[in-house]
Amino acid sequence: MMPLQILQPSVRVDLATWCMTGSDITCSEKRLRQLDGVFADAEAYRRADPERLVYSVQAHLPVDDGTPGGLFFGTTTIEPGEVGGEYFMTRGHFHASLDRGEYYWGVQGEGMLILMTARREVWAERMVPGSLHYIRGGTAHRVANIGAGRLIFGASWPSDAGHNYDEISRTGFAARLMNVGAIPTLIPE
Ligand code: PAN
Ligand code: ZN
Repeated sequence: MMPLQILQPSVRVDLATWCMTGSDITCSEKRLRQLDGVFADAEAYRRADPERLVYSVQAHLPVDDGTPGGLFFGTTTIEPGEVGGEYFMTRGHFHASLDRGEYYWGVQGEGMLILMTARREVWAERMVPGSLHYIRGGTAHRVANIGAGRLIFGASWPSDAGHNYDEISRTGFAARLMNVGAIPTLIPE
């Protein structure tokens, strides 16, 4: 009988950094100049270096975006920093297919996962190495780095979830996570 094929892994994750190497991997970066309107203090944003890196995302996309039934896998690294007392954070989004959920988990550093329902109810969950966060469908999600070092977290979401950034760029989250005397504080808008 012919032996069946045994393949080497096509993707590897460095378990220290969760950096991925292999096939079907995309990388993107967000610098301050690409985050106009995200931070509340427009004056502090204008004064900051537009080339400063805020976060980078690696994603393993084994199927086309929009494919029903598939999964995507990503890692996000948020640099430490603030704009006008507001922590460096991701833009945040609802999924375009609103009911699609997602897992996030903390890998390195200290963060805060900020969640908001379509009715604009907001809360936050502390993200630490090993914390697991199930983001229910219909919930907008964004992560802020509240620590002095890099924050790294993993994510997995359905390949037909899509990303709706317009809603958040038009109406924002209903609360902002601010550094108030070194204490991360969720302040209603
Ligand atoms: C994540 C995010 C990633 C970057 O992979 O896309 O952390 O955040 P923004 O997309 O809000 O800029 C995810 O939630 N995927 O669905
Ligand atoms: Zn998402």
